[in-house]
Amino acid sequence: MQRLLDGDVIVALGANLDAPVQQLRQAFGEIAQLPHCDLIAASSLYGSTPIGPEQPDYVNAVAHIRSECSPHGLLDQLQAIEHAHHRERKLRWGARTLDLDIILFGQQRINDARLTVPHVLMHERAFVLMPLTELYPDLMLPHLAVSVSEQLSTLSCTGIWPLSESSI
Ligand code: A4P
Ligand code: MG
Repeated sequence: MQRLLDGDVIVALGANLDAPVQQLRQAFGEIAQLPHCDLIAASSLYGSTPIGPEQPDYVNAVAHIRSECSPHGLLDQLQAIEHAHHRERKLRWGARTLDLDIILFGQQRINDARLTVPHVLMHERAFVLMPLTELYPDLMLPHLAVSVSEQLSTLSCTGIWPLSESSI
């Protein structure tokens, strides 16, 4: 099973407002431009049925980055990108132009007022695990000691579909 090294980070991207495909494409470019940060791999884009209140379908993806920042420093950088995309926080799990969540940060376990890593619900979410399985099926989830693909196989994948190039 693969393990993330120090500085290897998985970020989940999600959007369901204001041209979500463009929001994600732009966000990948902005993440790649962050100081002290390299974009190592980007998954394809997936459509997904919303979890939470009634709202438009989402576009989801994941990125593997290598960052020299601390977890909280990286969170600051990702929130600045969300802000530049006019992200508004009105409702928990509500519609958004861009959501950037730190899913895994090396083998670190963090639980404080600003940050929970591994992300608290990642193991229940096919819209995170399916794109991550596309990149790294054998990657170990440090808090569960199972691989990403093993964890995905425990979930229903009916609410998530790959977006073909023609639909993008
Ligand atoms: N925070 C704590 N841990 C983290 C982390 N690992 N990464 C804190 C990023 N932020 C983290 O986040 C609220 C606070 O969480 C931040 O200030 C940060 O300090 P937020 O982005 O303002 O709110 P949120 O995203 O609504 O909260 P949450 O609980 O992260 O929601 P989720 O889990 O991201 O769910 N349905 C589909 N199909 N696809 C989606 O992408 N996303 C959501 C949002 C709901 N339904 C969805 C999707
Ligand atoms: Mg979020």
